Amino acid sequence: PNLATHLGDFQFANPLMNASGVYCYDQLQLDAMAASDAGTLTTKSATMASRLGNPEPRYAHLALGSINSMGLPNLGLPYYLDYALDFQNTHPTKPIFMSIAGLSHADNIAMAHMINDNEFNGLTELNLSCPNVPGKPQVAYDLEATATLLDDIFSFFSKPMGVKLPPYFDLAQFDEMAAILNRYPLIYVNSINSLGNGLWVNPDSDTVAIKPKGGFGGIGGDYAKPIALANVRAFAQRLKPEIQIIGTGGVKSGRDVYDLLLCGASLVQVGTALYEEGPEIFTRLNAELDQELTKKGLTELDSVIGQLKTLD
Ligand code: RRO
Repeated sequence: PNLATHLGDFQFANPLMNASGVYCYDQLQLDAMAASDAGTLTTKSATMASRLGNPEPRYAHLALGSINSMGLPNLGLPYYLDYALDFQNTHPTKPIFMSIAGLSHADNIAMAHMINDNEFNGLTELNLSCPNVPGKPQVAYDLEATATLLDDIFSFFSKPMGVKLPPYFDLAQFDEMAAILNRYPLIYVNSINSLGNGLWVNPDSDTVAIKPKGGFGGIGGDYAKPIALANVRAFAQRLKPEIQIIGTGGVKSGRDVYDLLLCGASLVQVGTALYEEGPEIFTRLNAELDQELTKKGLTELDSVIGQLKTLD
């Protein structure tokens, strides 16, 4: 089967990539992603200035996934922009994603200007869903703040952009958020970020698993998969056709990739399982996805994307 896919005019050899935050902090990790069998890669969510993030331990492996409260450690937008500009010259057929997560409205606007006024020709992902910076609520749980930010960004921003969303749990929330997103020239929506502010108890020590925020952190892995499937499906049913979907959450096998494609994703990102297995995971996931299509007698991803069946 042919595993090629696209987002707007951007073409990818296969639908797999890292979820922002995993294997993308610095040049060493980004180069390892670039050398892997993933279709492309994204940089770590950036702020304008570099940040150390929250105190350690800030990531823990759980029975069925992970908990993290990294707190947006990153090397600053200029670092990732430099990397992306170099990357687009050396890899002209592999469009790269650059993620930004401003600590304020003004920070997001300043970063969008910097990207817009640059030779960068990849995709920009506006992360509206970081759950882990103390005192900074997830933007996309505030509909008014989301609309105001997108109004201000699209008053000048002229490059391809998508948004990274947190999980929603009520159909009315999907209706409301999709109605807002449909007002803008977004090229994709990425669902979902980690399940914000979960908690884990270590039974040996009777303690929480991570240090920041008294133990609260974003949950990923198997815990996230059904929520991710629902969010991808719900947005696929509500967004205008020009807005495609990246599916993220609970992917550790080719069948998991296939399931997100069925729900409507055009690309699929890997977070927790990439953290645990490293970039070699993309060789296995591509092979397993290939087998899933072969089993079904399908020759291309377009025969899978959005083709989920219901029981009525
Ligand atoms: O850095 C983080 O703590 C982090 C971010 Br920005 C995010 O968007 N999602 C997440 O699980 N962790």
